[in-house]
Amino acid sequence: MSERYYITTAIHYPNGKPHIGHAYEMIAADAIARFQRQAGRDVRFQTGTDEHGLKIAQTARARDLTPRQLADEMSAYFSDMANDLNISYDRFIRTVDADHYAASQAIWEAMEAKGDLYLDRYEGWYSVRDEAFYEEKELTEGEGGVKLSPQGTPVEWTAEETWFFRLSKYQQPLLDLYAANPDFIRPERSRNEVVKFVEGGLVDLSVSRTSFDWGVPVPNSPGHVMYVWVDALTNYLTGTGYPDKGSALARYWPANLHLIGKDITRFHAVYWPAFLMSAEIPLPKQVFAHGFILNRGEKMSKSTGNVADPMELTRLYGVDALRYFLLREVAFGNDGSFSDEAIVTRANADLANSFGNLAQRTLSFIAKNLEGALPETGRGDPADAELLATIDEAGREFRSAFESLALNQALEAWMRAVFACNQYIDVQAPWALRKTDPDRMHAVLGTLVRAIRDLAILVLPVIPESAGKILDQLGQDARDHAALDDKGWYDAAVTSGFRLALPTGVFPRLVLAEEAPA
Ligand code: ME8
Repeated sequence: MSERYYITTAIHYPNGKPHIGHAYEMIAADAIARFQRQAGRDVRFQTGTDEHGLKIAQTARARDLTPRQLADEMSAYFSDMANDLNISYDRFIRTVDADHYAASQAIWEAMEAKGDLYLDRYEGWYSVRDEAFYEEKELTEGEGGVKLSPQGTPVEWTAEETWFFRLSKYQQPLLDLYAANPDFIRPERSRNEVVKFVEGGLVDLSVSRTSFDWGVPVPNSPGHVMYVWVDALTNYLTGTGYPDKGSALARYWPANLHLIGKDITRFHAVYWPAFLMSAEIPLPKQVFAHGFILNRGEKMSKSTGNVADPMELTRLYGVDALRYFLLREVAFGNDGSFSDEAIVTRANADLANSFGNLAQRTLSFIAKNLEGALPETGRGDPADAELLATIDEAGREFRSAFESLALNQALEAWMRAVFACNQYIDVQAPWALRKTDPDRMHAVLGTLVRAIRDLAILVLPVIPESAGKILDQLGQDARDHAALDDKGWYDAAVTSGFRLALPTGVFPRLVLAEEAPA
């Protein structure tokens, strides 16, 4: 049985249309899931929408819809985007799904059985925008004396009877968890933030609401719905069949990776492990908090009107150009900025002009001059072995960087290998050898085909459609790491008599939208 790998994104609030930050998170998780599948792991990948809470209830009321009607309409934008971005999820979970109600109520009952839930009166500050409670000491004052959360959103004084979770009891167990598992929270910045927060002391958490009813009902407590984060976090367990231990999906728990944005680290690295400890459920192995995508260096917000629509960007530049740009340009874990110019420049430099050009000129030359037959081994030269060794080394670097989630570093290594191929072509000049030294030309072209195939397999998780097309052109169906490690494939392909058809370019040269003809 192969090793299991369960990866999740945050589930997104569908109270507006998806923005590029949501797209970024799905794309990063998708690349990791695809990479893990290539590595031979039994992968489960879940994404979805987080549909309860006061925010959705309020928006629905404003539009004269039921919360469920609004949730159905808005969630579809997110699942459509996931499909359009080529996100290879196994389940798109919606927190309105029936099995999710069952899972949320089951974890609630387990926490209650442990004695960790009690009824009391909550009085304190709540941010509807963040769906979060804050302590007085965390607040700042905004314009006109409005109190603001650490995320800069307005908070309101809330007072109601609610269930409390004994979070305070888990302060030491959480600190012990962080100490024993230095990689539980990554990157370092997020880890330090969380440790500092927990060291500062934890107060019990209000986990139910009575002022609205758009949520999962608290078992045996009429009038109470669960605080949206209790149900939201439980989505990860729902996806593994919880509480049914006999479920075929139960084997995926505990999750290997919860990929989230840095603003929700506290929920995933403090509340979630505390709930799980209370319910006596094993803890996920890692929470990784990625950075924020900024629009030309600016935070996106509805009020400034600079919220970028990822679907518009893919319509203009293509899905793979956007995927490549986001993963190559942003140091994974840090914030990163995008602009149309930056996407076009990066996609043209790396994909169209470097990798695309390498593949296109090599494969079309073979199609035209060798009737598509893969070149025979020919007369070798140390430069050939050197290039292939460079590709192998880049492959090792790529795989180890990807494994440790240094996605941009993996792509840097990949790009260095592409450059090495282009340098090799310039020096070996195979087109000139056609008349003078065909035997040597065969060796050069054969070396290039091997390199192109390996480079395409490596980059497949990042740009699945275009790298897949190159592998189709080469007649290569095996696309995992085992295929990469198989050095006999080329001779087998030559022997099989495979012939390349005249390839069409896979990476169009992009033109900036304003410059494009209407
Ligand atoms: O927080 N750049 O949902 P959400 C990068 N429902 N990532 C961004 C971003 C940006 N500009 N803006 C948001 C929620 N994100 C909860 C999660 S999980 C059990 C519940 C990320 O729609 C954000 O950090 O506000 C989060 O990981 C995800 O998008 C969904 O944010």
